[in-house]
Amino acid sequence: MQGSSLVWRLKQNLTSQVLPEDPTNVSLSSKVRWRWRRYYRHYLSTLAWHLRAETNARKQESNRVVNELRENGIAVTDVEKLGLNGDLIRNLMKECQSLAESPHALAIGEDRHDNISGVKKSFFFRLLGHDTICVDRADIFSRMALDPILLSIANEYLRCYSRLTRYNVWLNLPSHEDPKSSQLWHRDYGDGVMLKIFLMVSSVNKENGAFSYIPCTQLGGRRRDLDPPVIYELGNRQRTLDEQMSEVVAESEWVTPSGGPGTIIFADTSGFHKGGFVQSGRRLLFKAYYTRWICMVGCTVKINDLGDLSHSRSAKWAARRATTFF
Ligand SMILES: O=C(O)CCC(=O)C(=O)O
Repeated sequence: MQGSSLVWRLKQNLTSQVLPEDPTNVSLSSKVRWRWRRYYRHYLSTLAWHLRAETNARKQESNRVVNELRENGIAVTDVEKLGLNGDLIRNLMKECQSLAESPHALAIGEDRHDNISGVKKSFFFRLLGHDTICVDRADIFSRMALDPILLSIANEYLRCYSRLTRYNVWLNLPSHEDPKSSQLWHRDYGDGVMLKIFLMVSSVNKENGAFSYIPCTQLGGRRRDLDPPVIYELGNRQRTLDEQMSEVVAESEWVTPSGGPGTIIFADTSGFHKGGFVQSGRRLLFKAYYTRWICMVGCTVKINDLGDLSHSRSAKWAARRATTFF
């Protein structure tokens, strides 16, 4: 590893950016406990990952994904190339489709008025709801997010046993407005490295809300310092319009993967990205978000019983309860 890269990584560890989610309305002792837990778990998960006894059984495609992520901040593959469990994928897709038809899921998934940004995304539904997802026994969605192949990629990329910070089923519909919020270019904050996966349940293309990314702008990437012009949305959130982005990176370099059901996009969303702007049709996908334990984004997943996944050290780490002291 080059010296400058090592210094950069240490700096990221020590100065991960403060987020709106940093709990400000709690007592000092809770804050201290929260911070201590983040640091303790981060260094323990990193040490345990490096000392792991498991043989490295990742397949060639997983290796390619991790290498591309490190280089570009984005990698595209599909469920077959990765060798994901076919039954799990079929059941997941069926469940996602039926959620997208369910009035209850649409009602709980409708975007709320966001106190921080003030921007309501009328085009966007989180079909598993907005609250912390509490699961008594690992179900189809948590099993997907804790899939050993996906977790091995997350762990390898984050270089630790990662935390499953969020997952959900996303439905995007046409909004008949100009792009706003996450439909405009932005970075995600909370740590210097993070990983989202978007597993397509519907086909995806430019018309129905494809995700776009500016390669190498992830915080470890060659273009990490890219600093395009911005506009300010409600809540002072910075976003970049397409015209502004094209002033600093030619449109021919933007990546907008399209593909059929089963396409998977892995992205380090500390890099510039946007998506979900549907002009016609709809986009349906399963999304999971993995972070290091030091990440400042709050975890909204609680899985009480991992069932047979409790044999997997990666799954146990990923689903550790955020509420326990250690
Ligand atoms: O909807 C999309 O494709 C964009 C998602 C996004 O901005 C995010 O997950 O941070």
